[in-house]
Amino acid sequence: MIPKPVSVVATGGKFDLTDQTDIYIQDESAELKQIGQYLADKLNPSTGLGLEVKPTTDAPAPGNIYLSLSGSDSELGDEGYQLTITDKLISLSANKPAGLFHGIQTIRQLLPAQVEMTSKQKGPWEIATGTIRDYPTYGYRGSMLDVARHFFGVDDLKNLIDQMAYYKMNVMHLHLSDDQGWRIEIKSWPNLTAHGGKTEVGGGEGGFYTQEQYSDIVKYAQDRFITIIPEIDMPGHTNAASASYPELNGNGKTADLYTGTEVGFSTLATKKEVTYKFIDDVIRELAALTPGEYLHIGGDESHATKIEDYIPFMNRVQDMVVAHGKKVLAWDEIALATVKPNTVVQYWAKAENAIKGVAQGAKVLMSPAKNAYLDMQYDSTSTYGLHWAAYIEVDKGYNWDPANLVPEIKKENITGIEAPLWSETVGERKEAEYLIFPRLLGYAEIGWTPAELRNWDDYKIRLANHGERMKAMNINFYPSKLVQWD
Ligand code: TNX
Repeated sequence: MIPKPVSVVATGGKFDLTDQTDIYIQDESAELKQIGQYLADKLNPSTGLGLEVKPTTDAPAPGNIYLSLSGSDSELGDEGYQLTITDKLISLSANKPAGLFHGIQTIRQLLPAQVEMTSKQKGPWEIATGTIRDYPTYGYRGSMLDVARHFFGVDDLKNLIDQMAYYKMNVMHLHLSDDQGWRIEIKSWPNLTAHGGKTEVGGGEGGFYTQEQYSDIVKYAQDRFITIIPEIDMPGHTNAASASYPELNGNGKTADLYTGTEVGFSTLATKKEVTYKFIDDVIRELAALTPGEYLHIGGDESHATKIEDYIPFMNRVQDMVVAHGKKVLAWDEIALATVKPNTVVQYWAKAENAIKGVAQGAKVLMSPAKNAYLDMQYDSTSTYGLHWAAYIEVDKGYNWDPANLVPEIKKENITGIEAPLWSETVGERKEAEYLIFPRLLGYAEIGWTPAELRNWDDYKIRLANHGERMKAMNINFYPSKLVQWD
C-alpha cells in the first residue's frame, strides 16, 4: 500500500468479493451514496461483479462491504479511517466522508492490481483480513500543475485528479498564468484569454478554461476530496497579462506574446491604480469560483520589480485577497514583504525566506525544489525536465522529511507538502506523467505516513508492486532502475 498506513494488523484470512457482494451505506445521504458509487464504479468494470450501492439501517449480511460514519474516533481526525476486514465483512468507518473516501483507496489497493483495469479481468477477487487504522501526518498533501507554460485540457486535469486521489492527496494547485499564457476566463477582462491564452512555450496553440469548465474541474476535484487552489502569479510572470492589456505593463517595453522559457523579465505596473483595479476584478471572479480557502498570488522571481515596489504591492494584494474572503498562499519571496496573518509561505528556493515567514508567525508549505520538484530530471539522460535545482532520482525524491530539512522549520510550522510540475519541457499528458510518476507516490507518502514508518528499502518494494497498478491505470511512469518492478 502507498501511502503506508499508520497501523496494520493482519489476521491471516481472506474475504472473497463475489457476484453476491454489494456496498451497503449507513444512510441515504448524498455524500455516502457518492462515495459508495465511486468504489462501485472503480471495481465493477474489471471484476464484472455488478456491485450495487444500497442503504441499510443494520450491519449488512456476510459477504458485503459496509461504509459508515461513526463521528467519534478523535484519533482518526477528519481524514482518517478504520478498515476492518474479516472473512465475512469489509467494514469501513470514519468520522467524516473524506476519511471514508481515503479508506476506499485502501480497499482498492488491497485487491489485485488488475482491479484497476477498465476491461473485465479474471479474478479471483480476494482481500487479506485484518484491521487498518490510518490517518494523515499533514493536512495539506498536494501537487501543482503549470498549465501556463503548456496548456493541459480539462480531461488531463480530471485524469490527474483521480490519480492523486488514489494516493490520498487532497490539494491540486493550478498555476493559471505566466509570461507564456493566461488560462482562466476573467469576464471583466476578456482579452486575458482572447489574446493572452493563444499560445504557449514553443509556439503551440495554448488554450484556457472557461469559467464553466473551471467550475466543472473544481466540482470533479471536490467529489474526490481534493481542493483546487488557483494561482495568478504576480507582480512578475505577467507577460501574458501585459500583452493583453498594455496599460498593466510595468517593464517599460512593448509586451508581445512570449513562447520562450526565460523568467524574471516581466512585471505589472505596481504604481498604477489600474493595476489594482485589475487585480481586484481577477481576485473577485476567482474567489467566486473557489470553494477552497486559499488563493495563490505567486510573488516569485519578480526580478523586474524593484524591491521597494514589490513590498507594498505584495502587502496590498494580500489585503485584497482577505477582503474577498480568502487566505493567501504565495512563493517564499513573499517573506521579503509583510506576511499577513493566515498567509502561508510556500518554500521552494530560499530557506532564509521561509524562515523569515516562520519568524512572522506564518505556516510553511514545503516544496523544496531540490527534493520535490517534479520537473527536475531523474538523471542526466532523462528526456524531459530541467536540472537547475537537482537531478531527483526516485530514492532522492522519497528520502527526506519535511520536518527535518531546515532546522528552523519544525513540524508544527508546516502545513504539508506540495510537489509542483512546471511544464516548460512537457506539453502532453504522457510526457507529464513520465515526470510525475512514480515520484508523486513518494510525495504522497511523505505527506501521509509518519516519518518514523518510512524508509526507502521498505518503500521500494511497495513501489515495485505499484508498477503493475500504474500500468493497469495506463500511467506512463519512469521505470527507475533503482526499483525491481514486478
Ligand atoms: C522556477 S518555482 C520557477 C518557475 C519555473 C521553474 C522551473 C518558481 C516559484 N518559479 O517559474 O517554471 O523554476 O523549474
